[in-house]
Amino acid sequence: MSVLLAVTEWDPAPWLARFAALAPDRTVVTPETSADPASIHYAVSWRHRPGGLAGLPNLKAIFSLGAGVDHVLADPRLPDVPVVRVVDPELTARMSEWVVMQVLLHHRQFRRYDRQQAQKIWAEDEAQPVAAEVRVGILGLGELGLDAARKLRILGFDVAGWTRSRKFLPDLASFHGPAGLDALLARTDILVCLLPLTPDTRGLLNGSLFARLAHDGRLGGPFLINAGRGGSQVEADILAALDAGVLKGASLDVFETEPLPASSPLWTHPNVYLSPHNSAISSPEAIARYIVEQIVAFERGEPLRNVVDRARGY
Ligand code: NDP
Ligand code: OXD
Repeated sequence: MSVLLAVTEWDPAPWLARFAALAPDRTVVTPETSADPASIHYAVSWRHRPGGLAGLPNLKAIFSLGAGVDHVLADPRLPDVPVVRVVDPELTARMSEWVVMQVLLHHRQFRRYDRQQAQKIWAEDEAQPVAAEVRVGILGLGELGLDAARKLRILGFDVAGWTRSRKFLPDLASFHGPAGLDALLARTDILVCLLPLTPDTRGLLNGSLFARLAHDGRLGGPFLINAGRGGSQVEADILAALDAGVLKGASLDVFETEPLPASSPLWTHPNVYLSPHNSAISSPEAIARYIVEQIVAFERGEPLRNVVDRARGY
């Protein structure tokens, strides 16, 4: 029973070494290896070449090397087998660190102090709002959004979330569905997007949505933070909203095109923090172990965990 490692953009060699160390009894092959297609029972993907998993008659499951699976589901010739995504406490903790850091940077107006430091200006600020006066809205309360929401609550922020299905959370206000979005936006000073990319979420972060954020808050205007997927944001609208003061600032970890082209004005915009899609990397060891453990449990007859619902797209 072989495992096909189908990755583009990443060097397969370190992954092959990890799988070999964790599962020495398996053969791990790449699309370049001339393996018998019938011998391949599992595939591991990071942006595999479309059609690259077709024609494997004994394939039982596809494992994404990331938490997001839009890159897997985008394949029009994807075999009809379960797709498993990464759920990893280390990844979740890192994402919450990044979200909390970005919220605090905007809450404490840190871009102002960056500029002051560059010019050696010693100037205090007018009164600083307390966290309880700042309303954070989180789009997506899944593995990542819920953890970030709870950590922001511990810091005292006034947090609410938005999901596709209705939630009954004892500790968090939540809104759901298209009808709940306006209510969430109207009470949001800092918007955090931790949504998967699906047909429903593509282009959601656009000019019309920014205009519906709260503009009466203690921070003097709303902020956008996106670490979900770049396909959910309209970058031209973000830039226009920043320049018009509809958004006061933004933190972006994901982009419409990655790597972000050098020509993008986002690189140098004075009110934008950006990072190279690394808000929540997980150690390759942890992910490889997670996949190998799932395969071993599956072969013992246990169900696969964290299987994607293809109809929902996440
Ligand atoms: P989950 O599947 O656990 O959660 C997704 C959440 O989004 C759920 O709360 C879901 O609602 C909500 N949602 C999905 N579609 C809609 C919709 N149309 N309207 C309203 N809410 C919606 O995913 P994770 O939390 O694990 O990850 C979220 C995304 O973060 C990933 O898909 C990936 O794109 C991105 N990511 C980015 C990383 C980075 O480094 N930048 C790293 C890891 C992930 P419901 O609860 O009702 O199902
Ligand atoms: C992702 C990941 O899905 O890095 O972006 O896990």
